Amino acid sequence: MVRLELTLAIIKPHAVKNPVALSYIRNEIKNKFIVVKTKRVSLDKETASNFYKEHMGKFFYNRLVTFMCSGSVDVHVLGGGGAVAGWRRALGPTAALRAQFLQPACLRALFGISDTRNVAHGSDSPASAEREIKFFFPEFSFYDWHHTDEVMFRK
Ligand code: DAT
Ligand code: MG
Repeated sequence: MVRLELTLAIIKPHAVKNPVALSYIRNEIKNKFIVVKTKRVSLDKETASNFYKEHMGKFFYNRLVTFMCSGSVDVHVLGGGGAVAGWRRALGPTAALRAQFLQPACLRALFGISDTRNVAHGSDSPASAEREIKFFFPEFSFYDWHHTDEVMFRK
């Protein structure tokens, strides 16, 4: 049985600024997931650094943080069976060129510009998803969603 999961998606600044990319991505999301929460935010350096702190010290860290603060991002909590892997599958491989070679119809192949400007973030495990959802939506109750709210979506 596929586990009902929540995951965090962040549509990165270059994709939010590109109307063709954004509407394609939104359609993909609507077709495949329940959109549980959505907000558009402008990240400051401290927030972006904190969100990506697992990558601190890597050669691309400063570039990534600067890029994530270069425009608004759309943050979504997505729900569905196997949502964590499902959203990462829709994104495809991290590096845009690799994505174009391996999975030409994935979002990163279609709209990725570089290894950093690769369209969107996706949580890499249910545990990361829980941490990342709390990061952006501290008031969000996993218990309520799984035990009450989600029942309404199923009807
Ligand atoms: P993912 O976003 O696929 O989970 P990740 O967690 O390894 O990939 O890296 C986080 C982000 O950092 C990624 O979306 C884009 C950037 N990044 C990763 N590897 C990179 C690289 N080799 N060069 C430039 N940016 C990179
Ligand atoms: Mg990652």
